[in-house]
Amino acid sequence: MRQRTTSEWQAADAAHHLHPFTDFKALAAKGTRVITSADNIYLRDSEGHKILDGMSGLWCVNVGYGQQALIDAATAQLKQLPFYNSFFQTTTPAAIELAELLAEVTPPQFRHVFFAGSGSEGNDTIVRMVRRYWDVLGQPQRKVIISRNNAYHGSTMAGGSLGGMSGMHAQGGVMPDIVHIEQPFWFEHGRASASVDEFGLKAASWLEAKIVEIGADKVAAFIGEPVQGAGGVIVPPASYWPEIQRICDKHGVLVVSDEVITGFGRTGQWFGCETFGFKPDLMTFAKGVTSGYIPLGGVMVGDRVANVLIEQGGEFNHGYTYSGHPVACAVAIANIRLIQREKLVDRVREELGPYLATCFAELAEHPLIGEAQTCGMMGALQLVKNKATRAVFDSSLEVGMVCRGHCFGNGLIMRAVGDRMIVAPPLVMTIAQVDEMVGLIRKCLDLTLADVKQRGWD
Ligand code: PXG
Repeated sequence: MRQRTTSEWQAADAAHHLHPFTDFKALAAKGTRVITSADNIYLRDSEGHKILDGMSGLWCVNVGYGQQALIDAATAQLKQLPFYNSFFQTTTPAAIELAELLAEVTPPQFRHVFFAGSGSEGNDTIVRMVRRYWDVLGQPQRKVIISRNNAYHGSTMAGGSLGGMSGMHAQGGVMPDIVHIEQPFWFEHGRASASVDEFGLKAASWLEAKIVEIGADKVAAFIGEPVQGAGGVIVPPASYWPEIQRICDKHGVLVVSDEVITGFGRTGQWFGCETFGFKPDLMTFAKGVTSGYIPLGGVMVGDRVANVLIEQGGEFNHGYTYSGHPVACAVAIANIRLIQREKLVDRVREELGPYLATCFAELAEHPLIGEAQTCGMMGALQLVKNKATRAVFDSSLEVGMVCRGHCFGNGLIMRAVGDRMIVAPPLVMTIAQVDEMVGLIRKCLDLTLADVKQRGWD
């Protein structure tokens, strides 16, 4: 069969396909980019361009593309048993083995898992599970879940409500009993503080103020991403999470760590809560559990919650057709075994993460950069108009999008969140590949600076 040309793909896409988080009309006029294949950390598009994938697909292809062990696991499971459910007192060996393996790689309080199909579904499960927990304990009034502005927890009604994205709240509303506090974003909210750690304590105190305002007897849980991903790779001060833990413990509030991006090695530990020193009661995961090769998500349920639901809860009226899908579970097992075999978590912590941090510290010298942050294999560069004063650009200029355009044009996928440029590349990179990525970033910053000067935006 003849391969379609790019414009033929684009016309068919425009005619029939509505993309997520997209202005449909604008994209149809412009034409989508068609990705046709990938290997290791490089994508190919329908024009034959080779592109370094600095975002691991969508924060998920942690082991890189083309891993034969994952392909073989999926193929074998598809042949043996492509589907069976875990609803009516049945299960499959793949689901059992993955549950066992997750208990092994997650922190010790986690011995049980509830499977879902994605991160959003996992967070729906969180809402139902924490409310059920308090019901069973005879405290049904404990319903409120506290989250943060500019958090991302998915796009279902519960995920979008937990998230703190105002554009999403404006389209569809927010579910009752979900409230938001300000995020621990030093560059935006903390520059007047004496120190970053002092700001971390202040940002955590906003949680205590909110709990007191609502009444602790009405607060079910606090949810947060250890490092905000979609919000712009916002790495909180080291003082933040331990203080959040102390406040939640004091008021009996459950702690939920949304590890959809930070799980499975991204921060240099298996899970972000280990990097930031806190002990969640529940953990959402997705993405890196299968390195994105196939959809899978879920919730790790800590002993505090599991013991109550198991011993006293009776039937939990919740689940998805694809909870524990055997093919997804088989791929997850192969993926986790690969991470273990290749010691990827240790590599991120000891070699790749520190190297990326050094490279980003050098990029921070660039005249356009007001702040550089990394955590393991995720990094952010804040573009500013004035390096000395850290004054930002007028957001309507969309300087981040100008920079992103240069990245695309020069064979690098790097995301812009406003004027914050972010990367989260695969964990299998070599040092030479990190150099290649950083070289491309520097080139694109130079091109963006030239544009800024030429257009008189500086
Ligand atoms: N929690 C977190 C922390 C996430 O980052 C979800 C939940 C939802 O997962 P699903 O599998 O339902 O998408 C996510 C997803 C972006 C971007 O633009 C980030 C995500 C998804 C799509 C785009 O950075 N994160």
